[in-house]
Amino acid sequence: MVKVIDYKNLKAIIKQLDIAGTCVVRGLFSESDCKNIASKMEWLGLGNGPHIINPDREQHLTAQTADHLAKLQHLERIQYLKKIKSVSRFLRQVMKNEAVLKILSKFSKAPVTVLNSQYLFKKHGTKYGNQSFVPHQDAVTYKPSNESLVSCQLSISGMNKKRGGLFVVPGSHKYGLLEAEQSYDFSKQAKGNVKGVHNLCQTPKGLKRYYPEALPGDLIFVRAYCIHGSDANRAKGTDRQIFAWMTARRDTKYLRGRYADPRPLF
Ligand SMILES: O=C(O)CCC(=O)C(=O)O
Repeated sequence: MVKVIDYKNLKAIIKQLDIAGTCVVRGLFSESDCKNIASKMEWLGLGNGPHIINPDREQHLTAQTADHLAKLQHLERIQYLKKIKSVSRFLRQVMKNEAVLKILSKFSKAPVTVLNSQYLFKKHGTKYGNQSFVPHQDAVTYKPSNESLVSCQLSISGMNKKRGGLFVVPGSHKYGLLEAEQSYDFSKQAKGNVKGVHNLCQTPKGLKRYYPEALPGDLIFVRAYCIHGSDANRAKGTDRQIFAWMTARRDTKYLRGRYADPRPLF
């Protein structure tokens, strides 16, 4: 089971990250913070997708909104580029949330920084509403030199098992970095493949998956060796958006190459 813990209860959060490798932190972000974040994304006019990688970086956001940008006239295009700058700056501020950094620095017993981010849209009945992630460990993408990475999954619109639920496998972080099948190529996303995203790993025997019931504003911490994934959104009439980012101890080194290219924000 996944514990829901008030953000002020630092001891309990750290204990849960040690025992389960994951927990839901409540009270750090409000529903209105989430509405604000969602409205900034709406501002970009992307509708209900696609899945955006690194929206906190201007170049990434420009590259991923290129189709939209190309449809605009010259002056509108300039306005749009200004929007991109302001949205990416705003998201960087969210990722630098001091309370989050304080909790995770205490957990890591060292200063932490922020790496890559993503924004996921899963409105029921849309293409991206069907997006699902196979069980995986985030560390497989980064190949970090230590086990200090913790991903922060901010539930923007609420979720549960039926509503695009993120699932986590408590205790799986204790099994180290597992063999993974390179099952998904992000470049295929454009060709319509939104199912079975990420690099599949086997769940160790005896461990179970849980689907946290998250409210808007809940922040789900997931250690980078903790197996997790998600289902499609099957709840009629609902939306399910997440803004997620990765944190890591500042002294972490990464294996470069075909993996994500982590660039610490500070
Ligand atoms: O929120 C989701 O749908 C899954 C996200 C996920 O598993 C990941 O980004 O590693």
